[in-house]
Amino acid sequence: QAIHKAISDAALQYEKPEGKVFEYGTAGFRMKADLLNTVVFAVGLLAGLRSKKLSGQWIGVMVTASHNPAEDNGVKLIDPMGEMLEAEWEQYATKLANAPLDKIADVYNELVKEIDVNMANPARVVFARDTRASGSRLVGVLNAALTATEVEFIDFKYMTTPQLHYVVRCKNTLGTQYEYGEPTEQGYYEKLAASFKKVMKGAKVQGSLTVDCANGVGGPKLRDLIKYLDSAIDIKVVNDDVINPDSLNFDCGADYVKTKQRAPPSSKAAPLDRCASLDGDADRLVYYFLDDSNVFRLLDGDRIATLAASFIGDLARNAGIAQKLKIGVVQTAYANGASTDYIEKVLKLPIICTNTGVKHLHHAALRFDVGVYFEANGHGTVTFSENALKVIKNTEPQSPAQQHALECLQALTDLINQAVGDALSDMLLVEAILAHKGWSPKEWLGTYTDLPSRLVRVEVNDRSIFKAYDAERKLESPAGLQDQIESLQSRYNKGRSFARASGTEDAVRVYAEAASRSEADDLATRVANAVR
Ligand code: 16G
Ligand code: ZN
Repeated sequence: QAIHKAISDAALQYEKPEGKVFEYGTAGFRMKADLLNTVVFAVGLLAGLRSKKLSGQWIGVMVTASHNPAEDNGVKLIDPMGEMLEAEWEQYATKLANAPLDKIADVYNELVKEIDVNMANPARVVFARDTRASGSRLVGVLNAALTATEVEFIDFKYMTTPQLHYVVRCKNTLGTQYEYGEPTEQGYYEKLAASFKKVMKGAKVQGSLTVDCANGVGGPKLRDLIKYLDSAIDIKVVNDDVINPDSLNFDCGADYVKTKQRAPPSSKAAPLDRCASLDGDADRLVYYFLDDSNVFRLLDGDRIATLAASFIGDLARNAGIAQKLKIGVVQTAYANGASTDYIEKVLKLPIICTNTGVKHLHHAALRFDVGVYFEANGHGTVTFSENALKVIKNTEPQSPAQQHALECLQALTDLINQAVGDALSDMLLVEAILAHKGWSPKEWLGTYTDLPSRLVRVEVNDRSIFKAYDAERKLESPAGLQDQIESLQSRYNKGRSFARASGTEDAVRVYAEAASRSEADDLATRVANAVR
């Protein structure tokens, strides 16, 4: 039929990299940007099918490689509620991406049958990209695939990843009782700014916040957001060079700060100055500061989770609705043991531990009325169930204090991007909480003491033999390795260690923590040796 020919014709423009096998992984497809043309073409085809399958709901396509180096790029699909692509569909993406170009139209037709797509349905797609130089070429490819398959689409140009997730959710809830906001960038800023001002009622941000934008798309977008905040907060934007393409994620950004455990070398922060870093597509956030002795102190995703959970817990109590809301926290094996302890013993909240990867955490968070989830690397958000939204909205306050707490909670449900972890939204959340508590980063850090930890990357011949279970905290294969790890960790005070195959790199990652720096290092080294 006509579409079959249009796909074949359009595909002819591209060349498939030889001998490369593509896989839709934890964060979609991601690799060197010059290998991506045919992959993006395939994703464009699938986005149209996904939309048709869902009766014409809007599907998002984001072109980004997040915190990866500037020469990389990537592409991922966003489902109607702004969530990650349904896991079942990842295999279809993989199948299309690996189809030889002269067969891709056939594979497309096979998929239509296999997935049972009604081709008479409309198809609608929105897309955007980060600031990488390769983005415009890849968006051109996407355009070709959507045009060939007669998909209606809107190009949102440059956006942060969470902004596009927001737009997708808005588009699909427009005119329903779940309306999420205006499906525009301006709508996004207005929603964040308005809710931030509401949350800030009765509080004032102390001092300024310096935000390192990884020289990525978060820089210009944060500058835009600031215009809507009417100086409710003093933000200094640094590392916002999106002109020099090589500067992206280079010696700056959330991933740099988290993995190197140090501030960007360009930082001019004085002791006790509040600093934050975004990653290249602004879906990760970490805080840090230099203490009185000039020592670097990191406040990572675990810290944001504990801060948010404690604040929301207090608000729920003050609002008199604590009994009606099941508040919980979702972490991964990488969460520092001290944070887990603090959540269980001090905050007295339930915890779910899941596999690494946002989709797993997000899914688990939905099991609570208020689900606080963060990966240690700074990706996370808070989800509110329908019941939570109802209770917050419909509770009649019995006192001014109760009313204040309810209003604050209500505003939080708007401030927090519930589709996905959003560094800009999370940043305003943290600022608001610190302001309410009257805390500097020092008090925040003082809530508990992190156990020293070490992360080691181990190159192995075949990482696929490393099979994990129990939320990746244990290994079932290779045989005997788990026993070895357990016997090693038992020798250290508060020792805990695990090894898991990376989902994004050809390596095994080893994590270890213990009561002292030297013990954590030692444990990590020994487990890494056992893995090799
Ligand atoms: C991906 C995940 C991130 C996870 C990381 C782990 C998303 C959007 N991103 O970047 O959440 O922390 O993979 O990488 O899910 P690893 O498997 O190489 O350790
Ligand atoms: Zn990212």
